[in-house]
Amino acid sequence: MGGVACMLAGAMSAGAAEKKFVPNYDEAKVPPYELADPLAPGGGGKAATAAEWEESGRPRTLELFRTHVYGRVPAGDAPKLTWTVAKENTEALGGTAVRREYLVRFGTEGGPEIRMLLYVPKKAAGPSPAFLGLNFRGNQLVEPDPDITMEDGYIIGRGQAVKDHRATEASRGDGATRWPAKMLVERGYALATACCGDIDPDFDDGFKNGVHGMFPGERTGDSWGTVAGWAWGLSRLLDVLGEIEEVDAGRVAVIGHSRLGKTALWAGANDERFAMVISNNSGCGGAALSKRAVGETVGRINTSFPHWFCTNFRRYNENEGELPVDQHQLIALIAPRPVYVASATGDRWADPKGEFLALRHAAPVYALYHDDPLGVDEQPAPGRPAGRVMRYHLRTGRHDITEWDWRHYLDFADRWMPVKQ
Ligand code: GTR
Repeated sequence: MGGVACMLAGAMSAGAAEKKFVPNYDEAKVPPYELADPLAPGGGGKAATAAEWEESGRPRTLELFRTHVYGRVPAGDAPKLTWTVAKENTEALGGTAVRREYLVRFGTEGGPEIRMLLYVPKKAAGPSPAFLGLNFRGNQLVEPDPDITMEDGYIIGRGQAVKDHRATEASRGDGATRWPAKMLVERGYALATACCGDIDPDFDDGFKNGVHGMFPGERTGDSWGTVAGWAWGLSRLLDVLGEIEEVDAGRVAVIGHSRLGKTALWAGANDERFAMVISNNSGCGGAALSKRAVGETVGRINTSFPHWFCTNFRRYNENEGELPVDQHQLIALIAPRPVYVASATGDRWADPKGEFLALRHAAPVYALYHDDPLGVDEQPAPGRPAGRVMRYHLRTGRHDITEWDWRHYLDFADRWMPVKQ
């Protein structure tokens, strides 16, 4: 008896061990895969001109992502957006900027309330171009400024472990290297940010809270997940920026790091008002090709974060080869607007090579609009940004967004959405 029990226990632990996810980082073990021609999404007709792409290729590609990856925003009118200025300081950042907090609400009782923090340069010849991005844990992280309203924020780590980030005085300025407000303002750009949790809290609650809760109704396999909710929220913040006279809403770059990089890409893909899109270390479900299955995979991300994507995406768990779309097509949706994809050498989980390849395989769509849009065939060496209207860099270091990254994003913005002198 003891022997049988022992054997059973042995068999069970072997089974459990088999389930343990072991990421692949070996190029030799990347499964053979075929990528769809981005000009012929879903195997349909191939766009030969920009007009054909816009008429048919782009809407078909959006449909594929809505059906299989991010889910779709419910049809029907969204509750009415309203906002008020909750705070203002006209001598922020050493007197160089105006800082405001906007309280953005939807007409529904008990609906989400987004607190957008905005810095605009005081020295400006006209409305300033801006960067808009969500932050993980509250606006107080941006600057060690005692007047910024503190918010509780929390994000989910791998395996649904909630990392609780209570608003404490000590958290002020904690993310300042990720949000170099002063550097942006000195270079003539405005900065707008809000906590992603204000739009949709980052945990699986069956889509009751956040923006999802404003659209009651039955959920289906292609109902929107949290990434789509955050992306939709970014568009609403762009609506607000469009009403602020110091900001040029025609020159707003949407930016995000990691899960919020996935979000920036999806926001930019849907909303063509974003003039530029920047993906920082966005990885799986962002800029990285899913079919390579290097580092984080579709199965892994859907298990760790079941609320991020639509449930149809789960069909491709350990089955990436069957995906009718891949992430190069997400980047193609941003054409002809400037796009920057950035990776880090220490961020193998996000598959830096797969991020570069997605950019490269989106180039045929950009080529309908621009000559030689990417300008390179091979992944650039660490520390050497390269590209043109499609740009890429591989920073040396860990999964993060740093001032080095930002300096290159600002140089890119200077080229494509410059500050008016
Ligand atoms: C990781 C996740 C990544 C990335 C990252 C983040 O745990 O596996 O896809 O989104 O979180 O957003 O910090």
